[in-house]
Amino acid sequence: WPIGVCDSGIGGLTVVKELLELMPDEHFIYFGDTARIPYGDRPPAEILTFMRQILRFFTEQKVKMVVVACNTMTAVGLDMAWREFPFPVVGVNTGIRSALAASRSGRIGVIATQATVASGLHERTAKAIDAKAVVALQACPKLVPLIEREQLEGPAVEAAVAEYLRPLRDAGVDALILGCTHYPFISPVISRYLGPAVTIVNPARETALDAVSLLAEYDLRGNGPGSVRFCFSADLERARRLAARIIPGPLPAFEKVDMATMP
Ligand code: DGN
Repeated sequence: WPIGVCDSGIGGLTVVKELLELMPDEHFIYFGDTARIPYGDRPPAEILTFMRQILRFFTEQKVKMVVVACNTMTAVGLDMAWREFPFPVVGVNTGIRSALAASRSGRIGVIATQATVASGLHERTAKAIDAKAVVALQACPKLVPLIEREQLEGPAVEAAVAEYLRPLRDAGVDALILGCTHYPFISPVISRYLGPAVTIVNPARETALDAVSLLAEYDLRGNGPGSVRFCFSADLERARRLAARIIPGPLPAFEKVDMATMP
């Protein structure tokens, strides 16, 4: 039985890369909602509606577990997913533990979508681990549309990165969490701007490790052969080119799934 992995677009592929490394014997179905991206500036009720449709699609595909590879859906709907669906669900790890471990100043930065920032998830998690932690949050609405358009470097990305990271740099953060699964696609631009004194935390690896633990806990481990299907609601060719940048090996044909017609 497969493991469903979803995002509002191509960002969750950064988590798929880690899942494939850690779980080579599993069958994955990825769904990216490229027809309706971005989710990050939509109201929570609409994000929940889209998420329920995706989880119903995964139910039809008879998944044994779902990895929500999108911080926005994790922040808004992880509780709903556990309450309303019969399979275990892993959300994106906040990365707070790694960031606090890497930080000497106790000041950490988080960049994410507006919906993730508004949810307060990262602040709550940090305070629960260390009451003295200082978390500087920055919503970055321009980044996901640029990345989805394959602009991973160049003046537009550099200008947006500088605009969003300047306040965090000025606030003295020495660890930065990529709080949106799209951002690892532009991490070279981000680390060039911040320089070596700031540790960049990409929570994709921790998220995949969480998935490994949950699979073991529920005794659901597969025994191969491993495979992956890639489904998107629009722009399949572009998604395939972006996937080819980070997923090693030959890629299968990408499939179109029309999520808007799901109940
Ligand atoms: N990749 C999604 C996330 O991690 O929040 C955000 C994409 C979006 O819809 N803006």
